[in-house]
Amino acid sequence: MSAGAWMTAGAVWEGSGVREAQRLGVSLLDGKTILVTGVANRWSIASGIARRLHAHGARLILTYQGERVEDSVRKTAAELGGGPVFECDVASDESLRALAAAVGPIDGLVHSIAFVKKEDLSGKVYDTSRLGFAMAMDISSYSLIALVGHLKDNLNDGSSIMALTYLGGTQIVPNYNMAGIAKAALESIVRYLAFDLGERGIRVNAISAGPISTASSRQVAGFSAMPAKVAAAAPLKRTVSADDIGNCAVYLASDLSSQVTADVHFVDAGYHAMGMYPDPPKA
Ligand code: 0WD
Repeated sequence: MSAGAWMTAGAVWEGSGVREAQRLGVSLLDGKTILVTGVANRWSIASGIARRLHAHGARLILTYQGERVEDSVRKTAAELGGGPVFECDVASDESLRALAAAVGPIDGLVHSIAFVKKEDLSGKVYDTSRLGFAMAMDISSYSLIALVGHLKDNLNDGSSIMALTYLGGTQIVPNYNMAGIAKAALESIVRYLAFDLGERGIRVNAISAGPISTASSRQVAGFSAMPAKVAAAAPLKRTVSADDIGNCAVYLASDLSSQVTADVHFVDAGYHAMGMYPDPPKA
């Protein structure tokens, strides 16, 4: 298939809706209920994931953190099948307990949550405060343990859990700093939870996304230059969108990935595999 044809096929997948999946004769998530955290606005990676899951027939449950984003999340839910919406602050066990009591059985869980103090996303890692470290680890890493711990009885056997991570968890990405340290912990947590839950056929994986402009990513000093750097150096010569991440989430949530667990799957146009970057084109 030519690059042009590929782009055309990709364009068919833009937008959302069960009708679209039916038109294409592909509906990988019929009958599955999936809880998606981390929708803050329409640009959130979680929104791209929710759009693609919905297009494949999943019934969605969305959570939001705080009144600031409630309207936006309710609007997203209404556009994507009108599933229930619950408030959930992963820093609060009480909030997590209330969520578990409210949601009922689920077949999938998407962890798309991170928080790092802005001052810990630039400068020197050795200046990270004890409080900044603890907050970042609590919200960005421990939250996966907390969510799974509270929702383990809601998760049906054979469910799929996925968390969003970034290359900066294993490689040095200047200014990603404390976020990278938290992602390293998150990826380790993914593996240990995969072992805990494997006997129930529950898979736990991470999606390592290329840089996408969102409210969170723009807190990283120098972020605005990152997508272009990836597009220049990556094998596929492009950067990725939230809907690209969503397509990977469809695969991980579906039975197609039934034997895939404890993995970190890159959706970054291949950038992570580069050991040296090509020279920029001559002017
Ligand atoms: O380039 C990127 N954008 C990448 C993001 C590349 C690779 C990975 N990721 C990861 C992030 O680290 C995060 O884990 O993807 C995940 C989603 O991030 P995002 O979509 O880039 O950012 P955003 O739209 O800001 O969503 C993160 C959300 C929060 O958004 P706001 O903007 O309100 O801080 O995390 C949620 C919240 O919705 N969140 C919480 N949810 C529940 N309880 C909490 C909390 N205490 N704190 C933050």
